[in-house]
Parts: sequence; structure tokens; C-alpha cells
Amino acid sequence: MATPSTSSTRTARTFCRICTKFCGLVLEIDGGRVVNSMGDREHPITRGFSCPKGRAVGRLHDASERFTTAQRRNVAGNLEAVDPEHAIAEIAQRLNGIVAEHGPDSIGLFMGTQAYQATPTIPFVKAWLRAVGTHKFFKTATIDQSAKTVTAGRMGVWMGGPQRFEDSDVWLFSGINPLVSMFPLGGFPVHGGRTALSEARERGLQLLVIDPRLTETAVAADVHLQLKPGTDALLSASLLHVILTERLYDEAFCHDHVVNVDKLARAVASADPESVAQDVGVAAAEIYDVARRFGRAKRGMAVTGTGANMGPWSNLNEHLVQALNAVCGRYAREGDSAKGNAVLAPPGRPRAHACGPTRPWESGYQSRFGYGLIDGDLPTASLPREITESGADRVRALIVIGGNPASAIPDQREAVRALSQLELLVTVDPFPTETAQLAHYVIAPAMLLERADNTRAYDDTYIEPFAMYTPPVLDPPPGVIEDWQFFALLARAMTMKLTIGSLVIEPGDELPTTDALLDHLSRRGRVDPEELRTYPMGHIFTEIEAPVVAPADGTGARLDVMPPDVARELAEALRRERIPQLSRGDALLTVRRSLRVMNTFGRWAKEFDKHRYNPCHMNPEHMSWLGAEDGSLVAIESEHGRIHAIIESDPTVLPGTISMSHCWGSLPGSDDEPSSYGSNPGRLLSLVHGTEEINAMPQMTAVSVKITLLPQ
Ligand SMILES: Nc1nc2c(c(=O)[nH]1)N[C@H]1C(S)=C(S)[C@@H](COP(=O)(O)OP(=O)(O)OC[C@H]3O[C@@H](n4cnc5c(=O)[nH]c(N)nc54)[C@H](O)[C@@H]3O)O[C@H]1N2
Ligand SMILES: Nc1nc2c(c(=O)[nH]1)N[C@H]1C(S)=C(S)[C@@H](COP(=O)(O)OP(=O)(O)OC[C@H]3O[C@@H](n4cnc5c(=O)[nH]c(N)nc54)[C@H](O)[C@@H]3O)O[C@H]1N2
Ligand code: SF4
Ligand SMILES: [Mo]
Repeated sequence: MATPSTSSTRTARTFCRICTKFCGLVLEIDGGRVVNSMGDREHPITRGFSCPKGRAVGRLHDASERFTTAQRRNVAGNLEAVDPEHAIAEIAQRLNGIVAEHGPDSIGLFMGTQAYQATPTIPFVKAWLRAVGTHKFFKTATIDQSAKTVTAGRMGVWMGGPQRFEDSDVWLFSGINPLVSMFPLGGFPVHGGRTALSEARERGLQLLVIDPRLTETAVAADVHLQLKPGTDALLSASLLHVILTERLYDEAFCHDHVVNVDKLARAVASADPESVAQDVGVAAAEIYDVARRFGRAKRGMAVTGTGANMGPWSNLNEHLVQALNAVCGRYAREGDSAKGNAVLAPPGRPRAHACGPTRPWESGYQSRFGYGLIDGDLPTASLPREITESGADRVRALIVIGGNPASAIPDQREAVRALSQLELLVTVDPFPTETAQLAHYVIAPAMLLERADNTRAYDDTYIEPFAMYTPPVLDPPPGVIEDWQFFALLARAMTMKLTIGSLVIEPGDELPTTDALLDHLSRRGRVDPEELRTYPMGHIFTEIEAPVVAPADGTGARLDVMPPDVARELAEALRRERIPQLSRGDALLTVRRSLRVMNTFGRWAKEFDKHRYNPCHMNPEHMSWLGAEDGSLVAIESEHGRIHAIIESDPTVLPGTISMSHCWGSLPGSDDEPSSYGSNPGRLLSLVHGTEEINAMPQMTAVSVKITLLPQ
């Protein structure tokens, strides 16, 4: 064992599941409480790494605010403890009544980030939605990076998968900061962290970063384009302009697999670096430099995160960034090893051909607001209207799982107004979140250390064929249930059958154990679950090889880099429509992540008492124009709302912009004191003005704001 134990303490190994990095942890447990949590140095993948959230995981479990049993709102308006099965029986009765009177589409479900952090949750959520027969499914993706799904639908997808960071000679990160967010979707090997980045640079990888802030990632870059926020679409068009006019693209790949390259070239003809430089706020020479470095390299991709997917023209910008990859042919080709080692998930079958555009939102179900299904879900920005506007299928009841929509949905006032009108609001959450404060019922879930799990959910983010199983390492409080059990028990109480692959759970059936479910969900993987359970720190299954990209199947499908709707958006963006101008306000508000919290999760740990608010990061030069000092109180006002915040000096922030994290504050009206609750910049955003067409994605970064110093 890595740590000495006194007679009353025991040591347990597990992995953290607060974010997607899944760090190995060694815990010291005394009297059923975690008294120490640290990164497990013997963990073969994360090798001792942990962050402040993982080290505070014990505090999160025994925070005094935590719900340890279900709650029901009484006639006086207060939450009171209730047996979970009793609460579920009452909820089921209400839901069945609403379905009988108004049909299944009057029931909604909002799924937040923590639903992704336990392997069985999403399969049960989806099975329950199918059993109810509702289309009113909302995910955080449509207030996050669903531009990626929209782009896949409009351009098509390469079935061989992306190229791998580990064998590339260039990588372009736009609006993503994986050294803080640990966000793996950009292909960066997050488990390796800074070491992976410096090793890659030592072997010659050129790192290109597009970000208005000098981020932890940008510090390591060969070139950092510190653009004016919200001008990404212009910049991406300009990068394409250089690559297409200087013939730095892969003509042979385009001939075989891409259509409308000529239309794309004509569409970006006016986006030469000299013409966009001033709007984008970087020198033309820097744009040429980034385009040439990217285009001349042999392998490596352009990838985006929230910053590039939350500004104006987010769908267009994502399309243009993916067009860079498409015209340069930056995909795994026939004979290449594909990215991702499916160990517990079924192995992929990569093939060297494209699957053409599918545009799923154009066929099938359409909501009364004219939205189709993006990835089986409707845009979250339309959820408040689904509740407040009359209509036969108005959402009357909402189940929330692993999310906090009353804090996370842009235009928080409108979101809260809508959620308050529900006939029934149920949230499954360990904490008295803003959503819980509005809910009729709160179901208290078992938290991460109280659940068995394995690494299946993020199987394909490992470079090595790694998998780990953890048993529960703490006993759950008696009043909690696991998230999947909530849906299983709710289905039973509603007398519905749940179908998860070959597993069918009838209302009268005994529920499986979590271990049995984990085995079922990994049944098409390549390791024996029994064997996996024998490795306390997980195991690298070296005998499992990454799949090799097979030849094309001859269907001839192609990627479309310039469909008519993208061409129209591009023409509008090139006319400078919706491109933020600094002169319109005092500053542009930009998004960022904080290492201390995972969205709203983490605010409850005592470690954060010292710094329990959400600073407004500002460049010292900008502070001096404003006459502000560290700790100054300011009002931040947009066309849609006003918040108070505390200034923090930050030289990494571009002067003229401010950089703030999200999901702080409390309910509007109860939190005018930013030092005790923090400030929620979501109140400065609109759900209507400037949203994207297909996914109703709000503009969440590069928002024009006015900043006023308040009397101290
Ligand atoms: N202004 C602004 N708004 C934003 C963003 C932004 O950048 N700026 N970012 C957006 C993005 S990218 C996202 S993803 C959303 C986040 O939106 P949400 O997903 O709605 O927010 P979270 O705080 O991640 O919600 C997770 C909840 O799960 C709870 N939880 C913790 N453990 C468990 C568990 O084991 N079971 C269950 N059932 N619950 C648990 C936590 O207490 C917390 O309330 O916010 C969006 N909103
Ligand atoms: N510690 C921690 N980790 C998290 C989370 C958290 O809250 N805390 N949240 C999780 C969630 S839900 C998500 S979706 C991921 C997000 O993961 P990331 O997308 O990596 O999020 P950030 O670290 O905020 O990086 C976004 C970057 O975009 C930049 N940016 C802002 N505006 C613009 C712009 O207009 N253009 C460009 N090009 N860049 C811009 C910001 O300066 C910032 O560096 O992180 C996840 N991981
Ligand atoms: S929250 Fe921190 S410790 Fe936990 S998995 Fe993420 S990076 Fe690792
Ligand atoms: Mo997110």
C-alpha cells in the first residue's frame, strides 16, 4: 500500500470521476470518511497526478449541505426528508397522470454533465425516455459544443477516425485549454498532461493555439494567435484562403473524398489575411504563418473547444475548422492505426471512406418551435419556451439528472422563471443546487466513491489499452440510490418495461446489481470483467491492438465542405454581420474553466471557503483604464442583464476582454453579494438574440458588456 495506515484508518484505491480524466486516487478512510485523498503514484496512467477537486473528493462526500435521503417540498414550501421509494411512487403517479391527460411529450428530461460520469446512467436515461415515448430530451451539449454534431451532419464524417496527436507533427487548438479542462475530445492525450505536451514538442510537434487568453496551453505554443474573441469564423476562413490559394491542401484526397472544394475556395476568396487582420486583431503575417505551418505539416489536426463553439457563428466556425482538416486530408488513412483503444467498449471498425451528410434534424420529429433532433435531443435554449408557451405538448414535468439547469442555462432569469412554472420538477442531485431549490422532489444519489464503476465511459481517450474497475470505497448513506436505480425504480412504479440492449427489465423483475450491469455494458469489450476486477490500479492490456483502418467500401460518399446553408452563413459572416466590435461596449466577456470546480459541482467542498466566488479576470492595463484594483467591485451589464463581480488582475487576459467562469451565483434576487455566492455570467446572455439556426446555440462568449466600478 502506498500510504501508511494507523490501526483505525484503511487505505483504498479508486479513480476520481469528477471530470473525464479519471485520475487514480489513494484514499485514507477513517470511520467511513475520507481523511486524505491524493493522486496514486502507482497508477499506470495518471502516475500520481490529481487536481484540487480530486483531493477534495472526501469533503464533497461529507459536506454538511449534502442530501443523504430524498426530499419532498411540503405545503410550507420547504424540503423535507422522505423515503426515496415513497418519493418515486408519488412522482410516478404524477407523471402517469400528466401523460394520460397531455401525452408523453409533456414530460421532459434534462441531462447534465454528471450523467456522463457513471457508466450505467445514460443507458438507463435513454431506456426510460424510450419507454415514456417523449421527444423532450435536452442535454448540456446544445449549450456547449453541439456545433460538432451540426458539422458532422452538414459535412459528413470520415469513418477512419481522426489522426492521432501522438504521431502528428502539427496540432492546432482553438478555444480549448486541455491543461485545465482536461477535455479529451480535442484528441489531446489529457492523461499525459503537461508531460505529453512537452514530449510532443521535443519530438518536433508544432503547437498552434488560437485563444484570446494566454492560456496554460498557449504558453507552450510555437505560435499563439491572441485573436479578438468572437472573430473565429473570419480567422478560419482566412486560414482556408491561404491553404487553398497556396495549394497547401491534399488535392488527391479532395479529388476522391471531398466535394465543393471549388465553392469553398470562391467563398473564402475575400478572406485574405490582409482583409481580416484588423477585425481579428492579429497581424496578417501571423495568419499566413499559422496557415502555412498547418498546411505544410504532414499529419495533425485542427481541434476546437468551448471558446470556438460558443461565439457568434459557432456552427459556421466549426464547419470551417473541420474543412481545414478535410481539405488537408487529416484523417486516419487505410492501414493507419485508428485512434482509441476499445477495451471495454466494442471495438470500432474504421474504414478509409467518408459517410456523407445526414442532417438528422431535417427529418423526423420537429418541435413546435421548428427544431429537429440534433443527436436525439432538442436544443436546450428552447426548453424555457417549451415550458412557458402554451401548446398541446407543453412540457409540464421535468426530470433533471446530473445537471443544474437553473444555473447553467443562459439567461438564468428566464430559465428560472420557466422552471418555476412546472407542475412537477424532480432533480437527482446530492446538493441543494439552484435547481433543487425550485424542485418539488430531490432524489439523493450515491456519490462517486459510493458506486462501483469502470473506465468504459472514456475508454477511447486512453492512448494505451487501459481499463480499470473500482468497487464502492465508501458505504453510501442509507437514503441514497444510484442514478440508474432511480430510472429503474421510476419505470417500475410507472409500470413500464426498460430495454437496454439485450437486457429487459420488466416492472416485476428484481433489479440487477451495479456489477452485473457493468459486466452487461462491457460484454462486447475485449477483456474479461472478472479479470479486470483483480487489478486494483487498473491494467494496460498490451495484447489489445488498436484497430487498423480498412480499405474503403466503395460507396463513394464524400464530405461536403460547402453546402448551401454554410455558404449563406459564410457570406453573412464575411459581411461582418454579428462580428463583435470592441467599440460597442467596454469589453467582451469570454468563457473559461476554473480548476477548482467542475461547473457547479465543487462549490460545496469546504476547501473552497477561502475563495468562494467567481472572479472577473481582467488585464492590469485594462484595470488602470477603469481605475480598478484587485478586489474592486464592478457591475457588468449586457443588453440582456446585469451582474456584480469582483475584479482579479490577470495579465494572461487580452486587454478589452474579461474572462469569467460560469455557473456561480445563486437564484436571481437572492445573491446580490458576489463575494459569498459568486457571480453568474449566464445572466448576461440571451436565449433568443443571436442564437444559431439549427441547434439554437446561444452566444456565450465574446459578449459585449459595459463595466462600471462600484463604490467599495
Ligand atoms: N455562461 C456560461 N454558461 C454555461 C457555460 C459557459 O461556459 N458559460 N458552459 C456550459 C456547459 S459547457 C455546460 S456542460 C453546462 C453545465 O451544465 P450542468 O451539467 O447542468 O451543470 P453541472 O454543474 O455540471 O451539473 C452537475 C450536477 O450534478 C450534481 N452531481 C454530482 N455528483 C452527482 C451524482 O453522482 N449523481 C447525480 N445525479 N448528480 C450529481 C452536481 O451537484 C451538479 O449539480 O453549463 C453551460 N453553461
Ligand atoms: N476544472 C474544470 N474542468 C472542466 C470543467 C470545469 O468547469 N472545470 N468543465 C467541463 C466542461 S462541461 C467542458 S464543456 C469542458 C470545456 O473544455 P475547454 O473547451 O477546454 O474549456 P476552457 O478551459 O474554458 O477553454 C476554452 C478556451 O476558449 C477561450 N476562448 C474564449 N472565447 C473565445 C473565442 O471567442 N474564440 C476562441 N478561439 N477562444 C475563446 C478561453 O480563453 C479558453 O482558454 O471542460 C470540462 N472540464
Ligand atoms: S477532477 Fe481532478 S483529480 Fe478528478 S479526474 Fe479530474 S483532474 Fe483528476
Ligand atoms: Mo460542457
